[in-house]
Amino acid sequence: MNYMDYLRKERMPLIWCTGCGNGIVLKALLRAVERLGWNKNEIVMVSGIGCSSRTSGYVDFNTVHTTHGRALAFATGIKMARPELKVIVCSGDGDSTAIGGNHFIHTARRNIDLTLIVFNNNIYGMTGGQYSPTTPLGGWGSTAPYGNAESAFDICGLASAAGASYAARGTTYHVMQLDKLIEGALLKKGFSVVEAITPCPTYYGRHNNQKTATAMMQWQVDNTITAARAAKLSPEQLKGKIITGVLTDRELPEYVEEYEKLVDRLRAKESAVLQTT
Ligand SMILES: Cc1ncc(C[n+]2csc(CCOP(=O)(O)OP(=O)(O)O)c2C)c(N)n1
Ligand code: SF4
Repeated sequence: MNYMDYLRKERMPLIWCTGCGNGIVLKALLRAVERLGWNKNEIVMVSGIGCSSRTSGYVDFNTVHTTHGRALAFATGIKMARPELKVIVCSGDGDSTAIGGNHFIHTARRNIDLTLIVFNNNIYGMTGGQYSPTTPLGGWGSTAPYGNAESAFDICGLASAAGASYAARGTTYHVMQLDKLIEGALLKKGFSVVEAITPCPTYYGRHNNQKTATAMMQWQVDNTITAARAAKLSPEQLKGKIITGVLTDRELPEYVEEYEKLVDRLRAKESAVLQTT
């Protein structure tokens, strides 16, 4: 299967602005799925609401375009009902860490076998550039016209601290790395999160000293460092740098399996009671 076979070509062209990184993330995902040779009918993509959440409309998997912030809750229900399906969630930084922040934390805590791709463009794109939980301190947003007074979430740190099996960060410039990180997440048992740093030239870049889509890509080159290189540097040398690569990869109990064990134990107990009565 060629990755193009996973696309709903009749939905082209994409609605995304020129220079938007969302298409790059989409293609990285498709390449990862193609490499794994997955059958599109075994895959469910769930998304919330936002520019990035439109991804579910373009892929020829089983798709559910849900409500803002609730994609992980829908995905959890789907995985519990049909554990054999491969469930992928596409979400924006606002969708997954603002309105959906509580779902994010508890999905990680349960460590349910889902893959979440967070399209982190540091802003609410679809609704006109309001600041999000990943807008940097001092950054511009339409609701922070004098500079954002809040510190940003570290999405991978949050996933890891809350209990996810896998957390990785990539960018739309380092695209070959990005599709490998997504492939690693898809293969991982448990909750796997890939934060994809992606440009929104329309609402973020041009107001935040990255005037063009090209300048936004250059910013990714200048401000990121791989985890392998970062390991050799001091905290002072790493100041202001965004670390990319696999940041957490560990074995932890997975929710669907734990739940099934519980059900089996209760069934065994119930049949033992029935046999003695
Ligand atoms: C319950 C609810 N609240 C608010 C909205 C309005 N809304 C739609 S998309 C969006 C923000 C999207 O930002 P993000 O999740 O970062 O995705 P992006 O558009 O940047 O990809 C908001 C606030 C909504 N649709 N539903
Ligand atoms: S508004 Fe931003 S995130 Fe939305 S499609 Fe345009 S560039 Fe992409």
